[in-house]
Amino acid sequence: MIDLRSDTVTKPTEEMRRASYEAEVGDDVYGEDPTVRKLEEKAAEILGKEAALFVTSGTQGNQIAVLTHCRPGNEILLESESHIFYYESGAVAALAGVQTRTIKGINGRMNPDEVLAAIRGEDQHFPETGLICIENTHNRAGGAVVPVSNMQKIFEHASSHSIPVHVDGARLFNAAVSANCSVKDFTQYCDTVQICLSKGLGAPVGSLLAGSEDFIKKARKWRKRLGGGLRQVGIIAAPGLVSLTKMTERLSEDHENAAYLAHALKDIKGLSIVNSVDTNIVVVEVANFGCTADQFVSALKEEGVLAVTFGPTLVRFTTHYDVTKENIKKAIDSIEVVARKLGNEQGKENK
Ligand code: TLP
Repeated sequence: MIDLRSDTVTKPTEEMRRASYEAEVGDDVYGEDPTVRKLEEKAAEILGKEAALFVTSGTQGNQIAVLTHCRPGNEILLESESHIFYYESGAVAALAGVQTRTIKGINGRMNPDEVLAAIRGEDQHFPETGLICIENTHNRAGGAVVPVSNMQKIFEHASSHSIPVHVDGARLFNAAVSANCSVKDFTQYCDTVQICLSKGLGAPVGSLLAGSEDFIKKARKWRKRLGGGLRQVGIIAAPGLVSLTKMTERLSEDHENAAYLAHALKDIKGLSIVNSVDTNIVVVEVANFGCTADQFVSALKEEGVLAVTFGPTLVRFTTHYDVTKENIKKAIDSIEVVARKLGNEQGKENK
């Protein structure tokens, strides 16, 4: 099977497994795990923030950010297909008690003027705007990079109203590699950021939430409340150090593989690519075959390729560390076979 469902499916490398085995550990709730401390310090340094907190998942990192920044009854502004809004099981409502106000973006980027216009004024009828969230890269926009200039404008508007900005940077390193800049170029324009170690960076588990010392102190308490205070956590933090120090630059290979895949899929009759393929995600429209995304994904599985549905007739392919260029070539052959079969079936029906 060639697994292109997500960059979350990678298995830890030999070096990560060794790092886990050899990790120096202690009880992190007592602040005594040297490995997780090292990881948090490294992450804070790379992200240009005062401090960072190791959390179990991207979802947990985002939720702790919302919980720490906001109070119940606040309103948060975020892109209409952002992960926090679309894929986190309504957690911001269930846990933080905030309401969401979504802004439709283009390629994942919200228009800064629309963000500004959505910030609530002083009025007893209105909720207070508690937080603005930006996602970079933007998953449902097909891994699109939100430019530094866009983040800067939103941050300036937010700051002028004393509203914090949080970045869901599950794939922020993909954005930096694609834009040929440093992650700090992006994170200078936010108060807090969440990055995932277990997406393109290949770690088996974990994310980091970074921000000011004061913010992270409060976030640590929220993590504890949510049952996320872990003990000999160095075992899982050690692979994360490998991710942060050795796995970021190689993301360009994943991007090249995605570009190669997209280039080949363009020539397959009936398929069209709907995203700009800035990074490691390719999204295709399959409606021309008269089938659903589910049917397309099932047919692909029969041919040895795994992908995910991304809408009623949209299918997402994601490249990652565990797929080679050779795998991508094979996947293209399989996709061609499926497209031909479905195309023929539709041809028969139309006769
Ligand atoms: N995304 C997953 C699924 O949840 C959709 C994927 O396969 O792409 N922010 C962004 C932008 C994400 O893409 C994800 C995961 C998360 C947050 C959540 O991370 P985890 O899965 O660690 O909670």
